[in-house]
Amino acid sequence: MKNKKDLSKFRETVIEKYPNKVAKKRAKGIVNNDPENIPEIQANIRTIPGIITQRGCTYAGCKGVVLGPTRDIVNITHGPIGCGFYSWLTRRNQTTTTSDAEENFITYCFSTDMQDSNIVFGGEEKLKQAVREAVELFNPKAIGIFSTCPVGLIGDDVHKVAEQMMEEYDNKINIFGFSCEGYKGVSQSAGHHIANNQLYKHLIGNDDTVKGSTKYRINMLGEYNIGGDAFEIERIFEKCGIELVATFSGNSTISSFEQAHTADLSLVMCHRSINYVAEMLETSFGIPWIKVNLIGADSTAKALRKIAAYFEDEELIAKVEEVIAEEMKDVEAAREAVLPKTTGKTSMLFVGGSRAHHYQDLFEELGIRTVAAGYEFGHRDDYEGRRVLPSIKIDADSRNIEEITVKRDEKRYKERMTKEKLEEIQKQVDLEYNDYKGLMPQMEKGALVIDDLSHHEMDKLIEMYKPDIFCAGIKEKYVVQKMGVPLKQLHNYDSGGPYAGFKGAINFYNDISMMVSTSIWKEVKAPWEKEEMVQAVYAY
Ligand code: CFM
Repeated sequence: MKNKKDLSKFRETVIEKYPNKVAKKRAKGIVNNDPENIPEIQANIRTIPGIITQRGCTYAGCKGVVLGPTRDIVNITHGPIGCGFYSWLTRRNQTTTTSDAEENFITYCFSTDMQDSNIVFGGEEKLKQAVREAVELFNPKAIGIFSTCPVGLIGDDVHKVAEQMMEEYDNKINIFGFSCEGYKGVSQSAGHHIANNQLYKHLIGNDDTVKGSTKYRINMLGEYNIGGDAFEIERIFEKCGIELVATFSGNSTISSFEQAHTADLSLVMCHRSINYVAEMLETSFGIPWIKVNLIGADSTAKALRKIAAYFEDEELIAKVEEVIAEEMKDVEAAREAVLPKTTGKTSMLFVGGSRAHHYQDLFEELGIRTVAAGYEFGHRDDYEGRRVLPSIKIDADSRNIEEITVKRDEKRYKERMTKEKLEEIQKQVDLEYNDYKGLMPQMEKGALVIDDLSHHEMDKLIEMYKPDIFCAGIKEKYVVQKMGVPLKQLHNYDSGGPYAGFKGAINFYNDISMMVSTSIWKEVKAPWEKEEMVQAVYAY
């Protein structure tokens, strides 16, 4: 890694290749960080056509990300077969049933497989047929119908079909649709919002059953059980005696969403995909929310201490400390063993909307500096913190997403704790109640923060600064590796994980130390680097 000064040259070097107008626009999404005086970054705007982005689509954010990990809902993709197929399990969201009687539909891919004739004459009848088939074969508690691009273009009304089908089955099956056509928003982020609105309208608050312990009842928001993360988180909560009512949506079930309003605290992990659900739960039912990060052993310990502080219970406080002390023994031993190999290395992280921040904690624990990071589709508040929310301008793309009015549920609302009390606790332990400070305050001065990184920019980053490890997804993996830099997929963890919690941290330490200490990457040479080849130039 060259000196920090070089990082300031990146923006001008990289935008040089773009036409003027494009260069001007892209420049606003590339900043050198200053944690003392957070600079403004441009985010959540449409990618300029022609630029190769890392982003996915709105349908992916709705069907794949938010509803994908729930095991007992049949998720039907209304559209051409590819949309269903490519959003099927590639994210490695895992689940496990608690008994043989429980349903798990995650291993199936349901699609209406639209053909030319459905595009021309409409696909609603085919969709109804698909619902009937699903009911006949699986008799599920709930069915979700997801709109792909052609559905919006030809005007099939998935909501009407859902209503009709519910009637057909005497309202015994909860059937609802999502207007999550791929083009609907700027990115996956719009899809999260569409999905969460529907969860709120059709599921949350449907069942007042209080399952499990009446003490320390929490919801985990924005955790999706990639590579088994939720299993490790569940293990830790159970060990501490904390009752996990619902996770949105890792390892989740329909009834857990329906009972989420019986919890007394919400933890927000991925702020991007779910912060508005936390707000809805507070407005409707009086459940406060705090920001946590369970990626990183120290961060996990911090999160547990926050929960214990919130419940103000000596027994829980003592139990949490006991668990932390016990778990940290192995964590420390694993960390000590790899530190000589990892200390002083550099990393770059370019992932969706929160991991580019959360994983910096794990890298810090390994003594690895994150010199460049950014989100594919984060918003300004994910970078600069929630304090900038009032200054974010609403544009046509944000208006495209339904805003639902959330009201207090008079029957179920219960004030869990007064604002004064929360502030009092906050003075002793920083709960981050109703707050998220964003990625930038944590990153070092001068570090590069880049929104919606393009392939050209990624090539330049590697060429100019050669990090010891690059974290991104499958679209980047082999390009980066061919440049002689190891790439860790932080979306699906390659074949690794879990990386959350204490045991997850140990897995991560071991995997990363192996990746940064092998010499194999130095041997990677493209054919044209090894032997002379005929040169060619574009003629246009
Ligand atoms: Fe949240 Fe996610 Fe992420 Fe995300 Fe995603 Fe994901 Fe991600 Mo891939 S919900 S924003 S839309 S933490 S699928 S589990 S890894 S881009 S950083």
